[in-house]
Amino acid sequence: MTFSAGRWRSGLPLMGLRRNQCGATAVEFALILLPMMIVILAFLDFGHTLYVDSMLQGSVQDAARQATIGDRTDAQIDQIIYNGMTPLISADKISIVRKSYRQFSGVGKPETLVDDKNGNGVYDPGDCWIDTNPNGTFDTDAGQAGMGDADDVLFFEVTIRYDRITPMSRLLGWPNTVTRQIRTMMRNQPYAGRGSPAKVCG
Ligand SMILES: [Ca+2]
Ligand SMILES: [Ca+2]
Repeated sequence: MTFSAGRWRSGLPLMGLRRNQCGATAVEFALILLPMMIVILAFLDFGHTLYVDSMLQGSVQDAARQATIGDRTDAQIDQIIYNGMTPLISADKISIVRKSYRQFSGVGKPETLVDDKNGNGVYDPGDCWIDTNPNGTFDTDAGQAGMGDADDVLFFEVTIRYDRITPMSRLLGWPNTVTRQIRTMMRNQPYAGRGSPAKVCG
């Protein structure tokens, strides 16, 4: 293919070349746009998660501290968490578990066997145990629902669920619902005396 001097002078081939360059630039931009948007959205998603975690941590710590004083009701303590979190998520997406234990070392542990008649290290009918949560039965978790008594260890577990603010579930297949959980333990103030749990057999 040859071009006459007149066509070169007219600039038509150069205009075509410019159009081609513009098209290539548009394609290149389109190729990097999607990955770039995904990275930006991933950072946005990550930042939102950090922010929610920070708010959750602050709310639970505040609630736990006030719970240890001993003059708040369960509803008042729950409200502290709701006040901190409901600007971000609805209250029905918040789950709060409160338990009390005698000691930090007993959190999540069974009640203590004191008369293990067959010596197998586990509770069997007829064994005796310290009924830490005074309900008359042997429990594999010695925790007692609620905020407990003075000097008890208060255990908090708060779980929240919320939908992502970014479309990462559609872009990268991430779960659309985010679940975050925080646990904390504090000892109640010695605002009153407390009795000793009884030994129970049966
Ligand atoms: Ca036994
Ligand atoms: Ca018990």
